[in-house]
Amino acid sequence: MTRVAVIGAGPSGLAALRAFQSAKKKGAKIPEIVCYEKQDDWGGLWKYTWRTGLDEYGEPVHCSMYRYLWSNGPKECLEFADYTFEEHFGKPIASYPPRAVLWDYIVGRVKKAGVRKWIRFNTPVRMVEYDKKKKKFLVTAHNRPKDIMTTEEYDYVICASGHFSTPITPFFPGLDSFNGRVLHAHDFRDALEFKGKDVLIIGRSYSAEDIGSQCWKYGAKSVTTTYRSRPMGFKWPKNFEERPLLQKVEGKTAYFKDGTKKDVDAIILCTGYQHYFPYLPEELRLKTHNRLWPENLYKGVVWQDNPKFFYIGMQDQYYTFNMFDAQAWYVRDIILGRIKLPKPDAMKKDWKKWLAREKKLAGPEQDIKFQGDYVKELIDATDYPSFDIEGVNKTFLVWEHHKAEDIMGFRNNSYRSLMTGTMSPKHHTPWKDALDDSLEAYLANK
Ligand code: FAD
Ligand code: NA7
Repeated sequence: MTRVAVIGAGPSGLAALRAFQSAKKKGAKIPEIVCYEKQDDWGGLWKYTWRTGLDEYGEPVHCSMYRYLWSNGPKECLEFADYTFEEHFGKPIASYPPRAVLWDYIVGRVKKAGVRKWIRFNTPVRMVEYDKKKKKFLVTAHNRPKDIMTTEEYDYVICASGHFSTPITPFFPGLDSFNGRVLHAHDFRDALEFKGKDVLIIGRSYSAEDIGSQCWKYGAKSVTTTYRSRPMGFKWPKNFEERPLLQKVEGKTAYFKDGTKKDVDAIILCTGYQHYFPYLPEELRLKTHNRLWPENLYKGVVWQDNPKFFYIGMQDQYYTFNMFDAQAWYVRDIILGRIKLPKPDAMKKDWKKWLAREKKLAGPEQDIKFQGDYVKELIDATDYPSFDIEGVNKTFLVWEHHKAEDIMGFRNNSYRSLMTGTMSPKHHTPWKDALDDSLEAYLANK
């Protein structure tokens, strides 16, 4: 029997499981699927843990999420086309759910699909090799509770282990003698730790914006963000400011590129993440920075040098859950023989074309349209339910506009579902006043 290994049970890996289960439900004969998951439960980054550093088995903690995290984009842009928010919650809900609500939604679909039995939890993959003679992959994984390593043969491997977990940690002179706390966003858990403190944030992207906003919301005395390339440029509240890049730290004093300085209590590196695959050999290992079109991937998923090896979710992300679905359905159909791969030269030509377009993109509006076009191309090739990608693109643009208008208030807006046509209700409490991020508090009718 054909065997497929899926590495990771986050949204991307779960999309793969759901894709195969949906084909099976429609009567197709599917391969045996084994999903290896390092954590003790599913949901990937959305599965919160208080732990930082190493977990109870000594494995690097995967979670980069933190308490009080609310979706940073409208849920209408990430909605599954085959499982809507309304189906899951039994009623329309507001547009920027906290983490626990999104985790519940992700998990709801795969519970319904009944695919948990395919997952081996607490089992990190340690090594993948390709046996050229047998034309099989050898996957070695470590069952941590039993402390047993096993190696099994597979015909295909889908790598879905995520790329927002292993931090990029630049050094700035004086950091090692800074008289305060220094951490990376990956280890940030609770903004209350920084209440009453002067916080310095390094970076200008999503983590910098959101962790800065969290610290502000939960009572930091001041928030200063420092950028390498350009400021975020939002209309920040009074005690929130942007400065050019940090140059050095002396004691508690941070010195910036424009010659200014400021005393700070804590420094949070919001400097992004590495694509890090310690279990992959050289010939299968994706090497890229965080971008919309990583190289060597035909249709963004098929590994050019070995087209029986796939990656899901390796792109920088505007689109998330429904893009992972589009990718998973596409990969599934290659494995099921429904989609024929072209010759290697033609595959290369195809992804180089996307790469050339990606390199010319000038700003978020074009980025969003680019990723939307990509998702559409994949969806058109499979039986994944088609949806209004133009509508999603437009919702993203309105979201950008809402952020520019009011960075601490954009989450108070609501949008129309592109899947059901229902307008989402306004949330009962403005984001800045909603301190309880539990599922119960979010879903409560007030
Ligand atoms: P992950 O969620 O990272 O899941 C990968 C899985 O692989 C994990 O369960 C991990 O344990 C497992 N794994 C890793 N290594 C191994 C191994 N060797 N063996 C076995 N298993 C392994 N997206 C949004 O749409 N909205 C948001 O608001 C949003 N906020 C975010 C906030 C933060 C702080 C971060 C970091 C990301 C956010 N994202 C958001 C983007 C996020 O990347 C996606 O939503 C999604 O989690 C990606 O899914 P994934 O399955 O590709 O990766
Ligand atoms: P991103 O989006 O990859 O951004 C990384 C940021 O880190 C970006 O602003 C970079 O600056 C900055 N960076 C990286 N290295 C440095 C150095 N050496 N000095 C200064 N600044 C640096 O990662 P995020 O964590 O913000 O977001 C990842 C995901 O988490 C995202 O999908 C969200 O949904 C949540 P640059 O802009 O290149 O000047």
